[in-house]
Amino acid sequence: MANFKFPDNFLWGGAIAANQAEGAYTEGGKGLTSVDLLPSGEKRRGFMKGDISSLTPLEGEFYPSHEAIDFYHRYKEDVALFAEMGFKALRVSISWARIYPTGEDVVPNEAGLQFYDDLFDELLKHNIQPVVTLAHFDVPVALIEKYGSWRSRKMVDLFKTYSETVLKRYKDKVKYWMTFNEINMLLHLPFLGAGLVFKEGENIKQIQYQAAHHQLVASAWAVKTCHELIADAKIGCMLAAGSFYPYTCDPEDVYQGMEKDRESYFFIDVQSRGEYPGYAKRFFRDHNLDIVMEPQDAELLKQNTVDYIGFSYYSSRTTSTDPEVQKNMTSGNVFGSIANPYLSKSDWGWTIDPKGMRITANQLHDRYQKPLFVVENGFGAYDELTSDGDINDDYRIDYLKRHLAELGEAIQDGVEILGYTSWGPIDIVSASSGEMSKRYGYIYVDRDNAGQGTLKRIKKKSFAWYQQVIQLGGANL
Ligand code: BGP
Repeated sequence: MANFKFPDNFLWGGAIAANQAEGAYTEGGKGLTSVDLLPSGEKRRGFMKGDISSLTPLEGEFYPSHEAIDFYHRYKEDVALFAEMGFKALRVSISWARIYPTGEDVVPNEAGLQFYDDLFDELLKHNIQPVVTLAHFDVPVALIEKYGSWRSRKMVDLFKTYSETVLKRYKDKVKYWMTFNEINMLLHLPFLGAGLVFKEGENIKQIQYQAAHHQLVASAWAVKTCHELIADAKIGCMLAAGSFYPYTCDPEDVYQGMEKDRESYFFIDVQSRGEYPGYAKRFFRDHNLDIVMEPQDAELLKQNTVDYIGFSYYSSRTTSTDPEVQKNMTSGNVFGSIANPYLSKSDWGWTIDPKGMRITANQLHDRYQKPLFVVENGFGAYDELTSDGDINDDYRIDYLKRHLAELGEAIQDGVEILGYTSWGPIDIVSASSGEMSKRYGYIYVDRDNAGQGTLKRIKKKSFAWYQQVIQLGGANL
């Protein structure tokens, strides 16, 4: 990328989520959330899909979100380290249950509101812009019990109240907002993504797309409220992105790739273009899905589209219609991807495809013609602490460097990118495994998969590397 520099106002930084970092799961009046019921290891996978039998934490079970990395108490120390790296932005999420512990309390919980006030003040003190996601996977458990979470229309009103409360409260501090994290995850990990639990014999697709409609309407309300309350704010959607490649040039494979991309684009088409695309309506007809919509929904969606497209990018995906090829699925991809023979994988089976970053960014740009924001990207890896107390994570530097270089290419292709917040700038709990050993950070946290450790923070080799990337505006990539 010779002679290329990222724009001066580019928002360099990192991204974390409340449930994977904060811990203090019942402190400050916080209510229990869906993610607080996810153990680590084997069981987690079934639970994330909605196969969960109990909505109370089980005695003797270890729940990684309960303490996480204790960001709730240690955020000042962590923010200082982010500032030292030169962060311009930190993406965080607000835990709905810190603000409304049962989801429908008459008065919001002041201790919860104050926590985020303090966090945002701390960030601003260091000239770091908070980029705030309203919902990053956690739903108050009380709402799952009472309404079945997003399967109920009632959630739209409750989310509206919650988002109004926080938009109003933080309007002078937060200028970048996002509605639902990886909204398309609802189709793949419905409990993790939307707090959905299924009973035997239920039509899962019907419930998922009805819940999706409710989230889309709730998202439009948040956009409307944000635009009304904060004139100089931008509010975006958030897609788990990564294009599907056809395994061969057989038109059947190519068509399937397009269809699989549309499964995800569907959400963003509604949030960004303001209406249900024809292919989605056909999908509902073909599958006999009857999505209940209220008469005013269409107008609300149309009038309140997002300002930018936030997305996560970890890997591309590959698809084939050939049953023989389909036998070679990658292990770690919830989107169902075939192994791509041209690409290597991480220890968790995630395909490594830097070029895919450029492809995905260009495709999103071509489709929506709106600014993009890379709000997650990174390399989950096992790190080793040497006897000298160092972590030489050259593999992470290599991954990030190659992805950022391709992002720079996309910018040169004419794609407008607001910023780049890499995932987990400090090690946090992994969403898919619940383990600490899948680390993304520039900062190591001394904590293991069983929750043991001092929680001490240690700079990795990548710390100084990322610091320099930011300092030079990517001119060293
Ligand atoms: C995304 C989520 C994050 C995050 C990331 C990495 O799907 O938005 O919450 O954790 O993936 O995944 P993992 O933690 O499973 O490695």
